[in-house]
Parts: sequence; C-alpha cells; structure tokens
Amino acid sequence: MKIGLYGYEGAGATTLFNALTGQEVATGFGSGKKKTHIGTVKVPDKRIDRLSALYQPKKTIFAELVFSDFPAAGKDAGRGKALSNVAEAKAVDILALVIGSFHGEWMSEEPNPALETENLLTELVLSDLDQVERFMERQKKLKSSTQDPFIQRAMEKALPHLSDGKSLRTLEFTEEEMQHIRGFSFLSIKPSIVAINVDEDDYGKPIPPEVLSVTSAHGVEPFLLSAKVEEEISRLSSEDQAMFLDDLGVDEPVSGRFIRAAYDLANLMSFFTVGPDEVRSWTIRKNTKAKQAAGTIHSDLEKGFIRAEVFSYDDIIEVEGNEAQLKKLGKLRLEGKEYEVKDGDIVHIRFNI
Ligand SMILES: Nc1nc2c(ncn2[C@@H]2O[C@H](COP(=O)(O)OP(=O)(O)OP(=O)(O)O)[C@@H](O)[C@H]2O)c(=O)[nH]1
Ligand SMILES: [Mg+2]
Repeated sequence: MKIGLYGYEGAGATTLFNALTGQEVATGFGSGKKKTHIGTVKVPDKRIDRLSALYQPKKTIFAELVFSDFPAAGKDAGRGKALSNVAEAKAVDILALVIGSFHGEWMSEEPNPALETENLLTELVLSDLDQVERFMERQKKLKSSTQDPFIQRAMEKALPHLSDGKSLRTLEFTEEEMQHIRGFSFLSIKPSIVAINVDEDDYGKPIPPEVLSVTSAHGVEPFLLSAKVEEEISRLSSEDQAMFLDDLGVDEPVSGRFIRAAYDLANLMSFFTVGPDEVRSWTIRKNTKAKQAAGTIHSDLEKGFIRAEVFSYDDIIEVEGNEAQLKKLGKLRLEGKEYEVKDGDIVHIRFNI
C-alpha cells in the first residue's frame, strides 16, 4: 500500500514524512523543490509480536506501507497548477494532505487551515476536471459506436460535479461505472486524510469547526498532529518517547495512529501466515475473498488455489499455539475460494500448479 503526502510550501509535509519513516530528510520552507522522497514503514501490530513469540520463526515480517513525500505545491502557481508529480500521486492508494496550521517564524499571516484545506482539495478537483474535459474533447472526435457507455455516463456525471468544485468522493457511481473509470486514477476520489499540522500548544485541542465543514464536504478524514514535535519524538529512545507523549497527552507516536487512520479510511485489514520459517502479516481490503487474498502472497497461490485452512488469532492465542488442540476443538476450518478473509485470520493456502 502506498500513501502520498501533499502540502503547500512550508506546511510540514517533509517534517511529517520524517516523523513517520524515521528518515532525516532536510526540512525548511521551500526545501522540497523537485524530488519525491520515498520511505517504507512497518505496520506495527502487537498480534505479530505474540505470534512470533509462539512460533519462534526464523523470520518475522511485518506488512509495509510506502510513503511518498511529493515536492511541495506552490501557493503562487495559480489555480489548477499547484500540484507537482501528478502521475506519481495517481499511483498511490491514499493521499495525505498536510495543512500548515502552526505559527512559523517566516510566516507573515495567521494560518488559515480551513482555506488552505479548501484550496488544496480544490487542486485535486481541478486536476480531475482537466482530465475529464480532455476526455470529452477526444470523445467528440470518435464515432459513438466506439464509446464505452459506462465511462461515457460516469464522465457526464463527473463533469458538472467537478465544475462545481466538488470532489468525486461525494458523487455516486454504480459499481460498473466505478470499475470502468478506475484506470483514470482520479485524485479527488482517492481515500484522503487531511493532516492539520498545529503548534505544540494546540495539540489535544479539537479541530476547528470551519475545517471540519470543509473536510466533510469533500468526504475526507481530518487528523490532528504537530509534525515538528512528532519528528523530535520519533528520534528519541522508547523510554523518552513515552515520557514526552505523556506530557503531550497522547499515548503513542504519530506513526501508529496515522497508519491506523489510513487503514480504517481505506478499508484495509491484516491477515497472517505462520510457521517455523516465517510469521508474516499481509494487507488486504476488507471483504477480499480467499482466492484473491492468496494472490497477495504469490500469484501461483491464486492461480492454483484449492482451499484455505483458516483459524483465528484469538483462538490460537487461547490454546497457546497448539494447532493440534485447535483441530480437536474444531476451530481449524477449511474454506473455499469465496470465503471472505477476516481481520486476524491465520491462513494456510493449499494450492496446486
Ligand atoms: N513551529 C513549527 N514548525 C514546524 C512544524 N512543522 C513543520 N515546521 C517547520 O516548518 C518548516 C517547513 O517544514 P517542511 O516539513 O520542510 O515543509 P514542507 O511542507 O515539506 O515544505 P517544503 O519545504 O516547501 O517542501 C521547517 O522549518 C519545519 O521545522 C510545526 O508543527 N511547528
Ligand atoms: Mg517538503
């Protein structure tokens, strides 16, 4: 899974990227000009630690998230021109929009997070609008028999919606329309988190209602943080971290909270594979069927899928890792390809290729 960070110059995107990934990329207003920074983060999961203690495998592998910190959006670039590296942004699963809501020494004005959020979300809308308009232009030149009716209908709905400045997240598409327009990778339909980057003193205060009205109008999830403190905390030893977090009134560093928010938002969950060689977690969307879930492990497992042997994390913990005991209790199930894998399932795929 990939998460992309966008923000206007000096909003704190790179500072947040450092806090999330533990990297030490240089920060400072205007420092992020061209290059996208990439960092990988293990998805923390206490269940993997427990399973690893039970199975004592040679290797323990956590699911990973890849963060991309895109070059900052230019405030003076003009409407519809602020975003950079749009093709890269289209390739991520989730967007995180970083909004500068703190008082930096270089700032001449009071921060206006509601306006900044609206402006940045509008850039996503304008990028999509541009693409839809260009599509419509091309369509005009084609004979009607060559047009895909699902795409055509979806685009006709999307055009006035985007022209009104609204995000595609808030437009209803049929399942077929959705499938057919997936290839356009529209930005204003991607699950998105708006990270409101506040001063340390404002940590723990509620998000201003005028910001909430913008995020709800665009169908995105607000998330409060203080990037600079988070970056400092991420560099501390774990004992010092605990002390600092306690002072701030939060119970865990930003990365865990942020990753959970992203998981919830994008409807993600984890399943596990266990054994003497490897205990490992995998990320899939909720409601994924066993056969497709097998495909995240290896395409051969999907192609040659026969059955999945499944038991739950809670059950194996209950019998302290004794699979034979689990079998006796009838808690080891055989599931077919249509089975929807659940969060915390431990899965062994039987396949033949
Ligand atoms: N006081 C304060 N300063 C912050 C906060 N977050 C970021 N900064 C500072 O703001 C400056 C800009 O931060 P960056 O993370 O580089 O901002 P950016 O969004 O990546 O913007 P570009 O540098 O233009 O790419 C740095 O000097 C940070 O230390 C914060 O929460 N509070
Ligand atoms: Mg930057």
